[in-house]
Parts: sequence; structure tokens; C-alpha cells
Amino acid sequence: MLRIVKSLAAIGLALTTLTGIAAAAEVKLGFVVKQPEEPWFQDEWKFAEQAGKEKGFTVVKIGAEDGEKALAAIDNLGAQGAGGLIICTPDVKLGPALVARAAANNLKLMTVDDQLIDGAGKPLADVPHMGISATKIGEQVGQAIIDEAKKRGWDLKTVGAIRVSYDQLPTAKDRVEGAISKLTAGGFPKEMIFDAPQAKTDTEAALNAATTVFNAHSDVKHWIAFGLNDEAALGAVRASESVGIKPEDVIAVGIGGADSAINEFKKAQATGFFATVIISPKRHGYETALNLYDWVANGKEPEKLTQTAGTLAKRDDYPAVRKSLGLQ
Ligand code: FCA
Repeated sequence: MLRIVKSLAAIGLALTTLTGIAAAAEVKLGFVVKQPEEPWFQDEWKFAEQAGKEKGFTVVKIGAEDGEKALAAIDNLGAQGAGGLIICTPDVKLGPALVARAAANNLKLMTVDDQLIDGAGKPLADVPHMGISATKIGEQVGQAIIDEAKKRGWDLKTVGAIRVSYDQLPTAKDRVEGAISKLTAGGFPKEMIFDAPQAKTDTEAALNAATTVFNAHSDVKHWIAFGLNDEAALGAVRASESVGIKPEDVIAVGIGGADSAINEFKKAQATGFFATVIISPKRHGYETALNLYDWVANGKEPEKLTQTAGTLAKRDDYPAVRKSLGLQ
């Protein structure tokens, strides 16, 4: 009798385990990003997939460079029977449309990096979001620049600043405004800050925007540059090189710390790309995926708002900083 009970218990356990695995294997989650070629987003995807492997869910990676593609991605995920999606949208103003489309497809929706806004520019606070603490990270950028400019003995009144901007994206605006607040607090004259609006958030768009500013102020010798990410800072650096400004006359600081920054630091000769503020693709990829999985599979709602921190890293200390952050 005891043996029968034991075998029944064993079968029961095996069945529960099998059902558990089957249920987990059925969960499919979308991870939609606005710029799939950007190393930051590649890293987010990588970490989301790592979470999927560990917990037994599938991550469907979709690049959506414009609004039409983002909406089509949601329909596509609905048709595939996904349980939800995480999106970094190409346009935050699409907020209400994305929410409606996700609901129509019965998909749970979370956002990463760029928070959705409504027609009046107000964040859609009901959609769980993980972003960076933009103002604070911008302040770290500004502080790093002003410290280095002073260290180089530059006369701040004669230095030009390139603000690579993408002001229609609130996190981008907060980042550059954070930087500017530290620059001006450190004595940088406001009138020497020149706006370089980029059409897209990639290196090429930043290069084009910065080139116009350099050409308009060819009398300025020393330059600083910042923007919403490493690509923005790198675009300004490439532009400075193309107009013949020397690397030692440029201090550009980015935000990200993914391969775009690392490859720049690895160059044999230092460029004008002085530093980056490393942010966490693991939290933005792995943690969001896990949170969404928990929501879809176990009904546990994610936090409405999570803001992650950043750490400054320069050419000479970035390997140690990455190590201290558990990045390899
Ligand atoms: C935005 C930027 C990305 C990255 C992310 C955290 O989406 O475009 O480069 O900085 O925020």
C-alpha cells in the first residue's frame, strides 16, 4: 500500500512538473525596440533572452523604427499568441495608440527606456515603465565635463558647447538639461551652449547636427559635447574630426556604455570621446522581461515606475568600472 501511495505521489509530482514546464513553455513575450542596430538595444535583447532561458519563456525580438511598424509588431505578437510585450517606441506620442492596440490584441504592455505620453505630453503613468533617472544621469555628464575642462585649464568663457538634442523625447531633454544645470553651476556661460537638433537618435544624425554648429563657430578652439546617448556624443566627436578639430580640444561625454563606447575607448589613440555614464542593459532587458513574465504567468503586476542609475567611466578606468558593475 505504502509503495502504491509513493508511486502515485511520484506520478503526481511528475505531472505537476510537466504541466509547469508546458505552461511556462507556452509563454511568449515581445521585446520591441526602436533602433535594433544600436548596441544598447542589442544588449537589452540579449539579457531579455537570458531571462527567457532561465525561466522558460520565449522572447520575440522585433525592430520597429517607425509608428507603423510598432503597431504592426503588436498585431503580429497578438497573432502569435504572445502574452505581452515590452516596447521602446520610436515615437512616445504614439502612447494612447499603442495602449489601445495592445489591449485589442489582449497583450499586457510595459515600456522600457522611453515612457509613453498622451496628447498633452503627460506620461502614461498606468503603463509599467523602466527608464533611467535621466536628470541625475545628465548631471553626472555635466559634472564630468566641467571637471575635465577645468583640469585642462580651459577658459570657460571661450569654450563652445554642443547640445545634441532630441527634445521631443522627454528622457532626452531631461538628460541634456541635467548636464546643462551642472555646466552652468560650474561657471559655464549659457550663451556658449549651441543646440544641435538631431533628426534621429543615432550617430549619423548627431554628426550632421553637430557639423552645422562647428561650421557656424569656426573661431572657437575648445569644445564640449553631450546628448542623450553615446551615439549623440560620438556623432559630435566624428563631426569635430571631420572639421579638423584636435581630440585634445574636445570633451564629449555619452550615456550608455555599450559597445559604441567600448569600441571608442579601445582605439589606440584617445579621441574626443572622454567618458560615458554606464547604464544597465541587464536591468532594462532581464528585469523587465522577468517582470512581464511574472505578470503574464502569475498575475503579479510590475511596479509602475522604476528609474535606474548610472556610473561614470572613462577611457582609462572603464574595464574596472564595468567589472564593479558585474558587466563583462
Ligand atoms: C533612449 C535612447 C537609448 C538609450 C535608452 C536608455 O531610448 O535612445 O540610446 O539611452 O534611452
